[in-house]
Formats: sequence, structure tokens, C-alpha cells
Amino acid sequence: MPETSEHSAAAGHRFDTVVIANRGEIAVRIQRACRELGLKTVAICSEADREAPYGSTADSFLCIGPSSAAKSYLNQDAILLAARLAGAGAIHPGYGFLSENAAFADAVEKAGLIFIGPTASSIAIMGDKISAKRAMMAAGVPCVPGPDTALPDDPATIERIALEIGYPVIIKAAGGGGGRGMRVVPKADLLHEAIALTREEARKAFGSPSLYMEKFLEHPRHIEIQVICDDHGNAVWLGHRDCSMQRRHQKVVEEAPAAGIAPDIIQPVGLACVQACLQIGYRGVGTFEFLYEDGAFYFIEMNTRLQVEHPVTEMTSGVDIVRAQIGVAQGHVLDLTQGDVTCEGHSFECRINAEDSDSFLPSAGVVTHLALPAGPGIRVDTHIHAGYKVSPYYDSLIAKLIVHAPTRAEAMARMREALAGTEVEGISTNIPFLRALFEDGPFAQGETDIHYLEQWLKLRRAA
Ligand code: MV4
Repeated sequence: MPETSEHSAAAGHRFDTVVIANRGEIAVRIQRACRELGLKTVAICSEADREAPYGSTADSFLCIGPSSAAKSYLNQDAILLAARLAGAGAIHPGYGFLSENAAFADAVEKAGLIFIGPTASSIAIMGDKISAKRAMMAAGVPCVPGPDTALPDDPATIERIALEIGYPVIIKAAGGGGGRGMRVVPKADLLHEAIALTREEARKAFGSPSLYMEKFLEHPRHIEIQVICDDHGNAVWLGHRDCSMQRRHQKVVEEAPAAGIAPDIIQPVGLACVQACLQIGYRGVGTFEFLYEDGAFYFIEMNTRLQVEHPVTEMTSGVDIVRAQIGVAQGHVLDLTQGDVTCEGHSFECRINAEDSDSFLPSAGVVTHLALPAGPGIRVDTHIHAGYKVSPYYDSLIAKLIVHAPTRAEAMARMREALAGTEVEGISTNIPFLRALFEDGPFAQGETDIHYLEQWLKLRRAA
């Protein structure tokens, strides 16, 4: 009997078992989504995570290597072997680890499995920040002023580019991103030295000396747009988030929508993101990162993964982003259109980290007591429980506290209440710091930029 496309070509898209190639709260989040979709789950762990609670709720649980992430969560062969042993048809990479590794996405597909994420080629295009910028400019997405090509070697040409952009400029590595491999140049006499230093750092850190130059924006906000796309030419954007509240490129509080952005300002930007996705044949979830300054948006990078802060968009849009992400990976037509997307109310997320509230140094140990808040408009994404041992090997994120309420002011009040009802003992956490931040006046007014938190901390330390 001839196979229909449903059963042959699309057969490659179908799977009934998913390896969750991650740990912590996101492993829990993905496992729940899989179960709701009737999919079997394979949890993997390193030796440090053998006691992880999501191990016992998965259909299988495999220890794939030692505690060091390089030998476990980043070990591509071990993860592919786990998938084969468990008879899985797909791998969900979560965030971090292998989630934006084009070679891994390619290896997964070559092993006959589905990578729950974009194609290896999309990941590679966005991983190179110059090719990402070129793709976005070609699609009509507004970008930071500066060429979408690598800096040449000729000093005179470089000087001309900087003068054309206008000082201050910023030198960025094509292989960088997320704050790595960049240097601000305030004036012309510092240009060549800055380029030489950044080039050497880029060569060492990313294996590529390729650099580009942009206008340096001095007081922007960090606003991002969430998209989801299927393999059938459908793409939608799910509104925007403000992630300006960060310290050393680590986000601390995120919110949706970004405060004070008029719909007619953001609408064309969202549509341009959707257009860009269609133009590059993007499939999966993705985030367009923008700097927003003086009423204008400037694209900087695209993240090709599910992000830590996806819940604030889930709360406002009502879309289960992880469920939709798995659906499009199965080859399904996106079950929502742009007209279906209506964002309501306001959502905040606090990242609760196992770290000292003042020094920000990581804190490992056993959680001796845990109380989590609950009630209308409160959500907690976590993998920890009383008795849980926080290991020193990984990221310090132990829980995400998420609230939703009709207005921004009500959502802030709800977060204050939720933080008051959160108790973690046995280890240090940043909860005291988060409580203080939610009492801050300018933050309550929505008057913050990417530098606000670090300035606030400096003032608090001086006081
Ligand atoms: C910039 C910028 C100002 N002007 N680019 C840092 C992370 C990386 N995604 C890009 N980053 C920046 N790029 C231009 N042309 C300022 C930053 C920046 C930043 C951006 C977003 C969130 C926090 C930040 C903290 C410091 C610098």
C-alpha cells in the first residue's frame, strides 16, 4: 500500500517519546508539557542530579555522565545514545547547554531523530551575529545603525565607517552574543586599540576573529518579541517583554508587556519579525532582541531557543509556548493565527537564585525548609523541594516566581505578596534583594533601562 504523506514524509515528524536534554526547572516544565500531549518522557541526568525529582516522574531516567556539564549535559554522543537506548524519537534541548548548538541539531537529525527547535541552518545563521543582522536588514527589521558586514582590515576604511556611524560606537564579535565579546569606543583615538583587543578575545573565545561595528546606544531598554512558527508558512508574534532589569548580563526580573510602549509603535516591529521568520523559513519558537531608545526599536540578536522568561508571555497571551513548540516540531500546523493572539493584563517573573543577596556569590547546600506562594495569578516553576540539595556545578536558578494581574501596579503588588510568602532556608537566596527591588519607586513607575539595576545596587551599597 502506498504511504500517504502523513505516514511517510511526515512520519519523520512524528514521535511518541521525547528525551529532555536538560535539568532543573525547565526539565520539569518540558516534562509536564509532554505528558499533557500524551508523549512519553526520558529524563537524563548527571551524577550530581541523580536524586532529581523529575527523574522519578519520567517514563525513563538515565544517568549519562559525571557532574561536570561538559561530560553530561553537553555530551552530544551520550545524549544521542540515551535517545537510542530509550527508543525516543525526539530531543528537547531546553535552554542553555546544547539548545543553540547547530552541530548538535544537525547530529540529532542525522541520527533520524527530531530536534525540538529550529533547523541547524537557522541556528547557524543567528549564531553568527553578522549574518543574523544581514538577514534582519533584508527582511525590513529595524537594526542598530552600522554595516551588516564584517569589519575590514584597512585602518582608513575602519575609521571612515566609525565616522559615518558617529561616536560612541561599539565593536562586537560575530561569534559573541549575550554580552560576550564587545567593547565600547567613546572616541576616534581609541578605535584601533579597541579593535585589536576585541579581535584577539574573539579569536580565543569563539574561534573567529570576525567583528562588526554599531552605534553605541547609551541608555536603551531591552525589549524582546516572542515568535512561534510552523513548517507550513505560518508565523505569529506573541507580544513583547521587557528584560532590562539585569546584572552582568544575567536577567533578574522580566515582565510582559514592556511598560509604556504604545501598540502602534510595537505593531510594525512585531509584523516585521513575523515577516523575517517567513523569509528565512524559520520553524519553532524564537525571540527577537531589541534595544529601545527614544521611541525607536533596534534589532540586536535573535535567540533560537525556548527562553527562561517564556512564562510571562504565556501568562499574558494564554498560549502554552512549550506545547506549541512541541506541536510544530511534530509537523503540525500552528493552531493559532495572529488574530487569535490577544495579550491581557501584566505579568512579572522573578528569578530566584541560590546566591548571596549582597555578594551574589553562588550558595550550594541542602534546602532545609521551603514555603512557596499560591493563589490567583501566581505560578511557580521549580524543581526543588525541602531536602533538595543545590549542587555547585550548574546555574544557580532554583525557581521562577511568576505573577499575572489585570494591571502592572496590581501585578507588582501580587509579586510583593508572593515574595513575602516565599521561604527558602538552608541556603542563601536573592529573595531579600528581590523584595527590596519591588519596593523601588522608579521601577514601579516603569522608568528603568539596562543600566538601572547596577546603578541601584551601587547606591544601595553606598547607603
Ligand atoms: C548594545 C548596547 C548598546 N548599543 N549594542 C549586551 C548583550 C548583547 N545582547 C548586546 N548588548 C548590548 N548591545 C549597541 N549597539 C548595549 C548592550 C548591553 C545590554 C543589552 C541588553 C541587556 C543588557 C545590556 C547590558 C549592557 C550592555
